[in-house]
Amino acid sequence: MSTTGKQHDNIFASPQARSDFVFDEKVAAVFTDMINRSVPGYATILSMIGVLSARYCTPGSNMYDLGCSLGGASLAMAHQMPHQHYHLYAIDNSPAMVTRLEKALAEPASAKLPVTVVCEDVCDTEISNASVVVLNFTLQFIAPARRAALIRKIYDGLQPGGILILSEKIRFPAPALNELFIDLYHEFKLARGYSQLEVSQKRAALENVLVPETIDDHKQRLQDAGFQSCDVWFQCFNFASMVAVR
Ligand code: GEK
Repeated sequence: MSTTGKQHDNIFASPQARSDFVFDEKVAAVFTDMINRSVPGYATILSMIGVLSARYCTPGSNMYDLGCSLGGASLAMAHQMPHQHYHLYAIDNSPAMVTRLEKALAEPASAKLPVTVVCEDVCDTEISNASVVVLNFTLQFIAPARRAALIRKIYDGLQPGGILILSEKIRFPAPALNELFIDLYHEFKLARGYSQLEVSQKRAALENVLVPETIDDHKQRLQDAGFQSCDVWFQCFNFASMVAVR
């Protein structure tokens, strides 16, 4: 068993009965490869989350990486911070992910970082004195009916001037454009070595689990929660990242 999550992802390579996607041991073991080959611009997004965090993190404040998986965003944030006067909480409800991140943080290069890993539902996480909150491809997995309360809680826990970075798979209101971007996205995955079978089996497994919304849905929810301004800072096909300022 890999403890690093760097194994090659071939989870959907052979025909299998349809079942809902879960973030279990099998997924955690291949997660780094999976997300790099499945999210266009993932490496750029991580690196820019580090840049945005370094700009907005105020001394003595907390940062939160909600749905941290193996800590891609947490590590980008922590390693790009100009000071150590902050605390970063990395939250995920998958024990397989959290165990691996704890191991990675015990490595000498990261052992002194002010990061605490917590295994819990992000809807239960207490957020306070926050300057930066990150939801990097996590909100899409939260039941739609629970999303507004989570965004409001984040708003309430942010300092004035603090930011939420929200990355999501999105859908488009115009059906033709929606189909075009999904199609281009599937081409992107084929070009990264996934087979048609892998693409279609993964799509079916995510159908009830990952519920994408439009950019306007996200903007409306952020505005309703009280955020002063929000806009898209990155987009490639049906993947986007927004920043919202309290
Ligand atoms: C990255 N942010 O590499 N509570 C806590 N965690 C959750 C919940 C929940 N209710 N629902 C899902 N998760 C990461 C990538 S992956 C995105 C995030 C993807 C967790 C889930 O266990 C998984 O680790 C993560 O959210 C989503 O920057 O796989 O497309």
